[in-house]
Amino acid sequence: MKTSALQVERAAYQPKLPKALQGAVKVQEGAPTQSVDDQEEIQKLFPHTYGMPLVEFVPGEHTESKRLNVGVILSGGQAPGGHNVISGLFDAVKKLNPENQLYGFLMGPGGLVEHHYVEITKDFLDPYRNTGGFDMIGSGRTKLEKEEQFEKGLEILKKLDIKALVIIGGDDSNTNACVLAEYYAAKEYGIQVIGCPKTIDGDLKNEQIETSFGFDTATKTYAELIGNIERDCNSARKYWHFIKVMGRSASHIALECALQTQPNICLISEEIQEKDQTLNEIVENIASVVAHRAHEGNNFGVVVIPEGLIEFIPAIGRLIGELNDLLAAHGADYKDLDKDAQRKYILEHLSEANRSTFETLPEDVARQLSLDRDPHGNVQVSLIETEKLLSNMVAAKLEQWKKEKKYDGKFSPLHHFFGYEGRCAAPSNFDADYCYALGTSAVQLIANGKTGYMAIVKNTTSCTDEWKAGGVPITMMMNMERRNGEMKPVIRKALVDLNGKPFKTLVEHREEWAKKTCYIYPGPIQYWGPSKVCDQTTKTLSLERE
Ligand code: FBP
Repeated sequence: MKTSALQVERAAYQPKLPKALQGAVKVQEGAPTQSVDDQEEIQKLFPHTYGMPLVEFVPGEHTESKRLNVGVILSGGQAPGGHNVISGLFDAVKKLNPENQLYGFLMGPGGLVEHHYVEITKDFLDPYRNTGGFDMIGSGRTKLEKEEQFEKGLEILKKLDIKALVIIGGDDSNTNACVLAEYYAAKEYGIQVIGCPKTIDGDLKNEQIETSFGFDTATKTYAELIGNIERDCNSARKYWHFIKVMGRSASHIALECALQTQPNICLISEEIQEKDQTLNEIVENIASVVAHRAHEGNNFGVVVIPEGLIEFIPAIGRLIGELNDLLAAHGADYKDLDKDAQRKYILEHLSEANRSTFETLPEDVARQLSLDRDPHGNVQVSLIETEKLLSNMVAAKLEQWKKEKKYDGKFSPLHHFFGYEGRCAAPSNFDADYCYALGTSAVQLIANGKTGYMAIVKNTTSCTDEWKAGGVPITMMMNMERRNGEMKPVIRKALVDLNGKPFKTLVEHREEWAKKTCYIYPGPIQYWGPSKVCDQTTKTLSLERE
């Protein structure tokens, strides 16, 4: 593999571990736990993995460890730091017993079912230490949910004498990890399943999980790019930049980028939903800022738009809900029809209110909403050009205001989507350390006989020595939600808290940012240099933990 100069230097970085994981470890158990909601249903569905205690690792005495092989799967979208979780797993597994083996299943959960795997050895792993991407073993979105998949997986686990499986994924993948843990526990197959909280979206967090890995690096990458655009924008003073940033549902990425770069406008989907705003109201708000700035002679600006916006506009959200049910019940009837016939079929089957929303949307957006779903049933919002939809509507509104003599400016929009470019960036020091600690923690959970747990590392705004590592039962994070037309147990997604400090900080400043030009240029991620620059966490995390 050819490597860049940065990669060569970065390979030598030794991630820092919390004190409690640096030597021999002992487990401290807390009180039994409950799911966040729907306790009765969740308990019924997970009788073997429900109610287990929280776990914290503290320094302990060295004990002999049985030989054990471990399997690992990278699941879902890439997030910087995945390779370091695997490095943490590898080093910890070998530390327990050099004879232990680590196997990587290839291209996501599908690799387990199809028996595609590789043994992760030191020579294989070393070039990937502290690098971004998931290319070491690949990732995929195959949903592990059927018994025959679990049984197929068991065959290869038995063949390789694997006693524990680590699934590195987001909320959907960890939900599946929990279902698998429950299944293997119920069947007494002797296979433990442990999850690790990954996703750049930052929406897999709660009282126990302070942040999902990858959020730190991805937002720093986007913030660098947004800052660069802001500087260009403030230099030329002739464009309005509409920047969509990733984050399928929650607006954590948009919010964090706004806190780092202070754009003129940042939409927050959760607020739009709460205020029951229509698409037209959102457009009017943006157009008003454009008109105000034009009046001051500033025909330029930057708008940050969360990728998941469309689903949070209440009327569109209701439409998607009905389309999901229609797709689940009758998808087969119209999936293979031509475009016009599909549209006709859908229009005929929608309720009146949702039909009129469907009709007002541009055809390509309506089609995205009505058909394409990922294997977990999610709308593929990263493929919807919300930034263009909004800027076209803003342009139309400004034209109208021009005719009414309410606006007299120039509006030249440019569009950007920052998503994939942040998912495989070289992990920041925070993500490099955090992920390595998560991998190490996962092995300690395994060594201590746990299953149905997610590895956690807390107290992450303190220095790494002070971080606290342990595990949280996955059932503790679950509730029942409607998916594909059915109620299912799932990990509750963390949306932006409108009463939380990060959002309140945006609200406090956004009027000033809209009217004046208050851009901040964060610059690229730094791996060496003053700790204030290299080791700072996200604004979100530090405000949440203030
Ligand atoms: P995960 O939840 O699996 O981490 O993926 C998040 C994400 O990056 C979203 O932000 C984005 O909408 C989606 O993946 C894109 O998916 P794909 O890689 O399949 O295009």
